[in-house]
Amino acid sequence: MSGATSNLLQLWQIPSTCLLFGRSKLPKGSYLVPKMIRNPVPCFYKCMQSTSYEAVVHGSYVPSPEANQKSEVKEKASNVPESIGAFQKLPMVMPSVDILHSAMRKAKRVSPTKGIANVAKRERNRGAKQLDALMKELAIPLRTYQENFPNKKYLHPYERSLVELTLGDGNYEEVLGKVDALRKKVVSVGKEHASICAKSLSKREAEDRLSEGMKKLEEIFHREGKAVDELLNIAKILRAMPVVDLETPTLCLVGAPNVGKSSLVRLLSTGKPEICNYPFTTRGILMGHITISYQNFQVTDTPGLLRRRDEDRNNLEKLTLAVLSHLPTAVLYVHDLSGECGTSPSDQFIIYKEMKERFSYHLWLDVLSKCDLLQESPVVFITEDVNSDDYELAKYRKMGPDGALRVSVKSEVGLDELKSRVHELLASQFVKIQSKSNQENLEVHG
Ligand SMILES: Nc1nc2c(ncn2[C@@H]2O[C@H](COP(=O)(O)OP(=O)(O)OP(=O)(O)O)[C@@H](O)[C@H]2O)c(=O)[nH]1
Ligand SMILES: [Mg+2]
Repeated sequence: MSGATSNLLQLWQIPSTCLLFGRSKLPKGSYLVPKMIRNPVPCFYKCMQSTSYEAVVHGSYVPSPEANQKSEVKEKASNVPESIGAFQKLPMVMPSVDILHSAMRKAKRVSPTKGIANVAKRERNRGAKQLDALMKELAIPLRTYQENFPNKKYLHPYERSLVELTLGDGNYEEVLGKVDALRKKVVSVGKEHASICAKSLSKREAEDRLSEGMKKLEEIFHREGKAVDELLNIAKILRAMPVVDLETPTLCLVGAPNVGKSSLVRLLSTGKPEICNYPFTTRGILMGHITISYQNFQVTDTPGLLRRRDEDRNNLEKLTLAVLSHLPTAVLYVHDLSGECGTSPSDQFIIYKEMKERFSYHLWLDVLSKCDLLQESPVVFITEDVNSDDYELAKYRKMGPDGALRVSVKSEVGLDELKSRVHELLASQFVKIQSKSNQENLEVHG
């Protein structure tokens, strides 16, 4: 297979910093805008704006009813559940300093309306227009992000799990919320200062009001623009996640930690996942692509599963469950009965039974890894008084589940058989995907 096998590996991991996102990169509660500052514009200012400042600048950022309708349509359109691939469509986020510098530059170039002879009038017109321009230049990118980062609840369940597990529960929404709060503040403070500037009585006053307003907006953006940088970081993390194609047959390697999953992924594809003799070496989902006989397949390596309740699982284990729960994948379940991996055979048996029961609808292949360390010919002793659970476990300790294939990466035992069984499994997976999509087509077209 190796000759005909091409491989492209993509790995996304949960680095310890990401697992602790809430505590390190995105400290929970930091950069939060105090409530008082968030809504600083008393409503009488709003009335003033519509009479003086907006008349001065010939236009406003207040969305017209038409614009409101458009955004409602957009909101409705984005309610359609997304298929996989939303992360690749995320907008490019500009660093907050770049947004600020570009906005300042553009605003300063705005000239007063032509034909105003009176110096004071011209200056206040210029000031109000520049502040309005600055406010818009700052707010528009933020609105674009708000509109183009999908609402988490409309993501494919697999991608929703990834957002929660890699960024930390609630962080995605929290950061988007902070960006929106910043936008609202920029709009209200910008309008407030443009309005004040528009009422200046002298050239000097208009200049002072302009520079005050610019300084205020700059300060706000400097202080709270971190939310934009957090969003940029989120986009980077999400965009880097491997693209999963739901139409391509996938093989997912599952098992307890340290049982040899990554070693087998290396063997089945030409990818190079990290291999170490300690649990949780694999800290994310690794996606490998293999081609067998001109057919493309996906292989995912997953973090190991421990014997414990779902509530107690770490985010790495939850990632594995997300793959099994939400992706149409065949399972290559790896058992290590050599006593080397750190999870006892009886615990592995319990984890296995739970997974098999939960995900019995997946196509499935069991392997016993590290068979170079196992006894040559397993013998099962059955005594009269043993109950069926003990018998099952005793049998598992010796031979693993029925039909399990014995393999060793070290001594290369069983590898050819494994490759051909994997090929068969993926071919069946292909047929399964095809028949499902044919059925869906039939349902759609009558
Ligand atoms: N003797 C022997 N050791 C093996 C074999 N396969 C893997 N190992 C060793 O087992 C250890 C764990 O292998 P990995 O492939 O990293 O196991 P894993 O299941 O991916 O581990 P996690 O990612 O931590 O869950 C490494 O030290 C490997 O060298 C084998 O066939 N024989
Ligand atoms: Mg691994």
